[in-house]
Formats: sequence, structure tokens, C-alpha cells
Amino acid sequence: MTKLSFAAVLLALTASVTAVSAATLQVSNLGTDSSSCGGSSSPCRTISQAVSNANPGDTIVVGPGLYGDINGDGDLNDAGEENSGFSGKTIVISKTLVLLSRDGAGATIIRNVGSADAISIAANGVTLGKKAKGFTVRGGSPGSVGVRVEPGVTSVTLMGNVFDNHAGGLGVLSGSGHNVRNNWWLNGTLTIDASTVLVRDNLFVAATLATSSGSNGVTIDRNQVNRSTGVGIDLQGSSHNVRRNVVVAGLSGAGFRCAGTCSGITLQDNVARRNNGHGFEILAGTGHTITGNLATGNGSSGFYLNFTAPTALTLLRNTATNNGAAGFTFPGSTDSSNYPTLVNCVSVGNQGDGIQVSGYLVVNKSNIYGNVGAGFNCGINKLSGFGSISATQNFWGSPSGPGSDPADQLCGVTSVIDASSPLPSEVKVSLQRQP
Ligand SMILES: [Ca+2]
Ligand SMILES: [Ca+2]
Ligand SMILES: [Ca+2]
Repeated sequence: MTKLSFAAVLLALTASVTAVSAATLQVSNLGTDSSSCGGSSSPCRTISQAVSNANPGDTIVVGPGLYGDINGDGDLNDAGEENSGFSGKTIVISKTLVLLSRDGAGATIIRNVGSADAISIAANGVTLGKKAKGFTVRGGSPGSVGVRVEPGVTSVTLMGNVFDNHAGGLGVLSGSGHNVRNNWWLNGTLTIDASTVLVRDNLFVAATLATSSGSNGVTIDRNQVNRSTGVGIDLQGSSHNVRRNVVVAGLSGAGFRCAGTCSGITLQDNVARRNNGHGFEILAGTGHTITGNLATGNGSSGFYLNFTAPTALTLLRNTATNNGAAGFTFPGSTDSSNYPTLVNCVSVGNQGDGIQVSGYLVVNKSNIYGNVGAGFNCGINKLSGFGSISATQNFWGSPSGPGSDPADQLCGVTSVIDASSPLPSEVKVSLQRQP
């Protein structure tokens, strides 16, 4: 069944329901399914039956225990197992409902089967979980998806849930206006393919948070991403606001990446620490704002911005320390209207150059010292003869300006230089959450 025809079926189902006053339906491992179950003395056994019996606006409260593939044989045809009525979808929430667990995600497990979507949300305004009232949704087979918000669906809230080990995606969220907060996303990828979504205070472990090429206006705020197997926060689409996130110890790839269709991104007050690749890797797009971020201890560059497309950009108050390659790397800044400007930035103690650039560069009021520069002590290393560097009011590790140790020096620089060395004010790095 295509997504379109699936949506049409659900629309017809939803339209046939006549709303009555809101009620609360009960689901329990001790319950029995029937067309009238859900009362406190006659709970349903399955979430699907409660959804079927409910009216839009109702709340479903699910007791502790195991739902879905109860006996773990890989199908849903055994006693007490979910039957959504839709192939490839274990539970379908087809009405505007609030689904809560009574005792929280740790006690309330939904075991998915095969390549199914564990939970498909196909109505506007659905709430799945809240703090300490969510679900654990487990998968594992290739193709399975933890939670899918169907295309066109609006204003879904996901809160207090654990999504674990879905090879087809921990979540695939389409539509718009969603609120995704306080969930744990384990072993996989959450993909936001939607507009105007708030993703706040989530924990990702061995997982990636991605926005799709069609996404727009996603706010990613105050999340923690630990030990991702690829990029930690992987951005495509436009006009996302990425703030106060911490990406730590990624096993390969960058902490934060903006690539492909990525455009008009705000990256502010984020921390990339000890990831195997670059801290922040910006490979595409125009109109970015990159302010107040910290990249420290990453395996490659702290900030790697490729200016092959015209993306003249000011980096304000960004700090790169102790990274394995250059603090800031700017390949491809090869025309006079397309180059980086650094103001109040810090590049200190990196194994590579403080700043490595191929063309034009402006650096003001920044700290650039203690960089190894691959043994050449380069605060700024200009790789090509093209372009020029303007460096003013920076501190190079010595009152006399750039030079040999203890200062960092200018390498490969043949064009206009105006380097002086008053110590700029300390850069304030905003750390909202630290693991
Ligand atoms: Ca089964
Ligand atoms: Ca069976
Ligand atoms: Ca030095």
C-alpha cells in the first residue's frame, strides 16, 4: 500500500467516528480485547483495540508489561498481540488521542516485528507519552521503524519514550508542528522530514539526529548525542536552529555536519567534543550563522568550512582547542567575495594549524597560539598564493605578535598583513549542558 492510499483509508476511518465527550480507556497485560473494552474494570489487552474503541480526544492509559510480539516469534498472530489491521504497521494511531503509560517507559515495552513500523501516527494532534509516562519501543529487524509520523500529519507530541534498535530508523517524522522532547534514541537514526519541529532535551546514544533534504525550520535544542556511529547531528534542509547541543565521542564522522541541501542554518552555543571526525563540518549552503560554538578534542579539525559555493560568513565567538588537525580549516575560499571572517574566536592548542586557509581570510580580536601546525608552529597557514589575509588585534602568544615560539607564526602568507597583538577579551563559551 502506498503512503497516499494509506492516508486516504485513515481519513475515511477517522471521518466515520462521531466524537463524544473525552474518556480514558485502560489497557493492561491482564486485559481482554473486545469491542467494548477499556473501562477500568474491563481493560483491553492491546493498544490497537483501545485505539479502535476510542473516540478522538480520548486518553489511553497503558499498564506495565509487554505489548506487540509478546512471544517473540516474529509475528503478531498469537494471543494478546497487536493487530492494527494495516500490513507492515504494528500499531496505528489513526485518531487524535493521548497515549500514556501508567508506569513509564522502563516498565512498558512494545516489541516490534520484522520490518514493520512499530508505531504509525496518522492523525493530527496525537500525543505519545509524556515525562515518566512514555513507552519503550523495541525493534531490530532490517527496515523496522520505531515511530513514523505519516506525511501531512501535524502537531504530534513525542515525550518520555525510548526508541531502541530500529534498523530502518528510530523515528521518521513527516508533517509539521511536532514537539519531540525528553526521549531516548538508541542505536539508529532519527530523521526529521518535516517543518517547524521542536527537538529538545533528547538523549541519543549510538544514534544520529538527521534532518532530511525536504525539512524546514527544525529547532534542535539542548540535546545530547553520545557515541554516534556516524555524524552526530546531520543537517540537510533549510532554516534550522541548532542550539545548545552537545555531541560527544562520535566513532566516525563529524559531530555536526551541514551538507547536501543544507542552507540557512544557525549553529549557536553547541559543543562538539572528542568526535573522531571534524567538530563542525559545513560543506554546503548560504546564509549560515555560526556563533558561540566549542570544538575540542576532535580527531580532525575543530571547524571545517568549505567555501566552494559563495557563502561569505562571519564566525563569531567560536572556540577550537586541542583538535587533531587545524582549529579552523577553510578550503575552497578562493574568490574575493567568498571568504570567512573570524571575530572573537579562539584557536589554541590544536595539533594542526591554528587556522588553515587557501584564499582570503579576515581575523579580528582572536586568540591564536599554542598550535603545533604539524611541527611548523603555524597560527595561520595560507596554502595557496591566491587571495590575502587581514589579521588585526589578535593575540598570537607573544606581546610582539606572530613569530617563533612561544608565539605562533604566519605561514605561507605573502599578501597584505596587518597583525598586531593586544590581548582580546576572554571569549565566553556558553555551556548549557555537559555530560
Ligand atoms: Ca508473536
Ligand atoms: Ca505466531
Ligand atoms: Ca607556538
